[in-house]
This record gives sequence, structure tokens and C-alpha cells, in this order.
Amino acid sequence: MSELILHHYDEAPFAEKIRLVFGIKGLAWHSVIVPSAMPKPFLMPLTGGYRRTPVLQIGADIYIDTQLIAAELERRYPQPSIFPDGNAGLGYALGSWANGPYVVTSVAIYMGATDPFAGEVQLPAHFFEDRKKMWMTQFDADQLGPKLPGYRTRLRAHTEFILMQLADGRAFLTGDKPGLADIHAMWDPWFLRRFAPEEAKALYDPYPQLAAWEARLAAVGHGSRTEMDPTRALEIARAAAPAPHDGVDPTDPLNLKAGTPVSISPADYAEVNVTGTLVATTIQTVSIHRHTADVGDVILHFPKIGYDIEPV
Ligand SMILES: N[C@@H](CCC(=O)N[C@@H](CS)C(=O)NCC(=O)O)C(=O)O
Repeated sequence: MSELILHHYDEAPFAEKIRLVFGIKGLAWHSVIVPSAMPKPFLMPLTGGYRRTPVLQIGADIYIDTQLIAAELERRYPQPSIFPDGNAGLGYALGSWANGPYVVTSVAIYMGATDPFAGEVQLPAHFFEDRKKMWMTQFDADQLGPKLPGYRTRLRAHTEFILMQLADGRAFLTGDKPGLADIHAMWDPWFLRRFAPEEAKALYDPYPQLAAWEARLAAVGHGSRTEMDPTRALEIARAAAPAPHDGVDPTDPLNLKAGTPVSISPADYAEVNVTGTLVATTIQTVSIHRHTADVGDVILHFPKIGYDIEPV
């Protein structure tokens, strides 16, 4: 079973990152829609409690976080590359900017904005409460008012990085083809235009070249998408065996042996401890085995950057 199954929802900007990777690579994939807020009863058996979006499933292998999902897709389907200028290290490193200070700034503006939900997005009634809890480690959503000018001025500074890249008239941030750098940078305008349109208008209207770049990126599309029922995804996991792996890197400074029970948790927001048995590490990744009646044996793969790994 090597079908690509993306657990996501249409309104999720992090999922849009991966949908665009599918688009660049022209891949066929299955779409399993998860709720945009907890509870997520069909996702939890696969992820052991990790609730964020998106998650990529390939058989009984579960890939967590867009950084790792993008890298895994690049490994399996190298052409067309998401690094059209050849700068893979820089493209991945940009993720620490995009998924860190840049994204936190935009989400704070959305949570503090006078017009959240003014766009056309469909969200459940408890969405805001759910997100308040989820972002608690980064800001107190009830106290954002006086801080908004600071967030807005910082977002303009982040946005100027995109304008600097486009200043010579190129089509995409690293040249004439789209890549991961564009995907990292697109998150915030994509999100704010949908979730806080008045904020987006105030910030982005002076820059038509930004809107033109967003339109070129959107035209890349999402590859070929087919809907799948969530129960089918669980069946696929149950029927599949996890892919072979190379075990624990003996030089890994983690200094943990295969078979050690470990807990892995996002280090930034939406903290949760996912527990399992350590089976493999690479320089970039850590993989744990879990077994439940719902899905049988699965291996969960996490990136090391942005996640805490502890023996339990
Ligand atoms: N670092 C993670 C962040 C993912 C993330 O925060 N996604 C948002 C949606 S765009 C989320 O999980 N929101 C809560 C949810 O979907 O339950 C990644 O790159 O995958």
C-alpha cells in the first residue's frame, strides 16, 4: 500500500502547504477530511493523540508535521523538486522562520482581530475556544488587543522579505519555478485573506505584486485529489505493515536504544505527549512504534526540529 493519504481539512493553511507540494510534483493523493477542532476520533488512533493538521499516511507509516511530510515527498518523488534552485538546506531551514515567528505573528493578529471569521470559512462554534487553548504557550488570546499594533508592524516586516525576493520581477521566490520557499511564505497571506480579511486588506492591499505571486502559486494546483472515508484509512493502516527502516542511528546524541519507551511532544504549541517505542532515528527524524486494536502496528515519524523527545 503506497497510496498517499492526507488527513486534513480545506481551510487549514498548513495543509495547503502539502497540497501545493502535491501540485508541484503532480501527485495523485487521497483526501481524508478531519474536523478543524477537537475531537478527532478517526485521527487519534493513527497519531496516538497528536491533533494538528495535516498528517500524511502511507499504509501503516504516519508522517507528522509539514516539514517532515514535505521532505518525505521529496525523497519518494524527487522530480519536479520543491527546490528548483537546488538550495534544499536553505529551503528546509526557512521552515523554522515560517512555522515559528512568522506564523505566530499572523495567528495572533487573527485571534485578536476585530473581524475573525469575517471571511467565507466554515468553522465549528467552539473553534475559537479550541484555538485559545492550543496557542496558550505563545500568547494569551484574551489579552491581545494592546499588542496588535506590535504584531501588525512585525507582520509587515516579515512580508517585506517576500517583496524583496520578488523585486527583480521573478515569478517565484527562488526563480522561475515554485518551490518550498514559496510554500513557506504563502501561509500567512493565504490564512489572513480567508480568516481575517479586513486585516489582510490593510496589510496586503499596497502590494499588488504580492497578490500576483499568490495567484501564480495557486495556479500550481493540488495534483489529483480523490476523497476517502476516514474508516477506509484506518482499514488501510490495519492491513498494511510499516515500511522497513534503518533503525536507530548509533551516533545519535539522543543516546537512546531501539526499544526504549519514549514520549514525543510539539515544543511550540498544541502540546501533547505521544508515547511509543523508539524504532528509528536519522539526523532529522525520530520514529516510534505503536500498536492499538484500531490500527494494528503503525510507525509514527516526527521531525526532530520542533519536537521534544524524552524517554519515559
Ligand atoms: N508545525 C506543524 C503545525 C501544524 C498546525 O499548527 N496546523 C494547524 C492547522 S493549519 C492545526 O493543527 N490546527 C489545529 C487543528 O487542526 O486541530 C506543521 O508544520 O505541520
